[in-house]
Amino acid sequence: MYMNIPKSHPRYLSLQIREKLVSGFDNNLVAKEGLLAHGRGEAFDYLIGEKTTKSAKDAIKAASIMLNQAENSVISVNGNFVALCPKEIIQLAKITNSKIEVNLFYSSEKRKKAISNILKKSGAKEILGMNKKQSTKLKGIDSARRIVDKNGIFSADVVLVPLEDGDRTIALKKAKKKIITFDLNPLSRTAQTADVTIVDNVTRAMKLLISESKKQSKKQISFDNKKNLKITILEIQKNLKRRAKNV
Ligand code: PTJ
Repeated sequence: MYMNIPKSHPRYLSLQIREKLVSGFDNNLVAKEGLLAHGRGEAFDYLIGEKTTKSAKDAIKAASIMLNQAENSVISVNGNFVALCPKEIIQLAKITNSKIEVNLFYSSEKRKKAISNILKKSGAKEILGMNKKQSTKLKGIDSARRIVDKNGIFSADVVLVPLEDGDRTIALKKAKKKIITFDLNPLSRTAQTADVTIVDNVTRAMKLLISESKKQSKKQISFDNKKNLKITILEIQKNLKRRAKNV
């Protein structure tokens, strides 16, 4: 950490998260563009009140059931996700019996290795997406994200894609996969296309998804993602109205 942030600071947690991204960038985990993506996330987090909303809690429940029911689930990881919650990624993979695959938008061997190393240091046994012999291409994507592991994302039935660009989510849906995403922007293409969108900061939501997944629930629940996203937007409006009263 570069800054000595006093715990009494009103935005202590969010400044700490920002510092994790900055040190992730300095350690070759995060792309330059990842810092911009984080800034966008911070703005949306501010709008939702920097806390987990009721609609996000409902999406987390649906996501845990989807992961528990999956036959071949994969947690796709990028630079920002790994910089923010490496330990939680390993924990979630263990509890839900999911594979972990590195899949980068701004791909480079250097970053892939740094990401794989940090995950291994945090306890991961196998990281997919590192072996060119096992790779294949997913149709409908122009970016480096099209390169996927045959035994991972390519053959998965459920894929968790955090902080994502829209193209891949659309391509994965066309390939008939169920998609869970974390995205603080409820209006992004990924948020709108996924089967379950968790509109929450991944640092809060991962912890909740882990504790929810420990329940190992497989009961059927009906979850309407579009309806839930509408509720999220209403929650944001309500938060802003409340704040406006105090201006
Ligand atoms: O590591 P790479 O090369 O795979 O690149 C990763 C980034 C994130 C740079 C890449 O996927 C990208 O450019 O993503 P976008 O299109 O900027 O989308 C990122 C989305 O994540 C935006 O809608 C942000 O609001 C959201 N976001 C940012 N930080 C968080 C977040 N959502 C949840 N938790 C966050 N901490």
